[in-house]
Amino acid sequence: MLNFMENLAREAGTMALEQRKHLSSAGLHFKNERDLVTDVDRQVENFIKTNISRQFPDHAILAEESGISQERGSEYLWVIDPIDGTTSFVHDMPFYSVSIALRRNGRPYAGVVYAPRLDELYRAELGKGATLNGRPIHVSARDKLVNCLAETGFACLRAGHRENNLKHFCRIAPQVRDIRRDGSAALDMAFVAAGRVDFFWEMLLQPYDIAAGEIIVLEAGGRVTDFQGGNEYPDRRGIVVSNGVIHDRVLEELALD
Ligand code: 2AM
Ligand code: CA
Repeated sequence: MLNFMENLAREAGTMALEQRKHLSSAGLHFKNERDLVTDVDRQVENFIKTNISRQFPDHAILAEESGISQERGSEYLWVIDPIDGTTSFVHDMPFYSVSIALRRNGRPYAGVVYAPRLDELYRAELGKGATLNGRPIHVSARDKLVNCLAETGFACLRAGHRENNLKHFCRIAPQVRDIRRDGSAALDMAFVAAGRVDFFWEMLLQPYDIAAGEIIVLEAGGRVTDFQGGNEYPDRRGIVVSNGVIHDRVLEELALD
């Protein structure tokens, strides 16, 4: 199963990279003023869905650009983001990824995140640990904010929501070593899993942004909650992803007004 997922993500990523060369303004569309989608997103999504349906015809699929298909009470649900970080993709910044997750009976089961410009393939399966390009990865052990590198994002601004992340950003930025904003939630989570980044938080993401990252972080020894420490993530109460040891400290900061 994991090999099937890895091959699919690699092929999809290579396809995105190849198609990027031919991307013209005619291939750019807007979900709203800031929220871009390209013909490549749709093409890659169709490629992934077709391959999954061929291999597993009775599994359900949830994908960013086309929504849910064939629910039918299947035990398995695939959750796909063909290009997570579409803005980076359009601007030819390297931080975008193909994200493919498999959930079983409503719980995370397996996931792969592939960043074609970085040629980094993150993968994990329940109970079997997480790897980056075949090598085991683990979250960091940093336990003080002042030593932490954090990731965040502003999907809420793009989606035009009133509630934004700037308040949290202003509170946390002066307390940590630094903050990165790389633009792909799936990769941000993979970076936590690899111990490069110590925590990540964001508001108003969707399940397809985080499904593969979730199992990869959990299998790398990390923790995933909403802003209140519960499990109503990622859309209702935000998402916090960390190495575990810094988690409660981050929740404290996010709880303050
Ligand atoms: P995308 O590139 O696939 O849209 C960046 O802050 C992160 O937020 C990315 O993972 C991005 O995914 C996601 N994102 C941006 N706008 C979003 C929206 N309107 N709904 C959900 N996720 C969004
Ligand atoms: Ca996404």
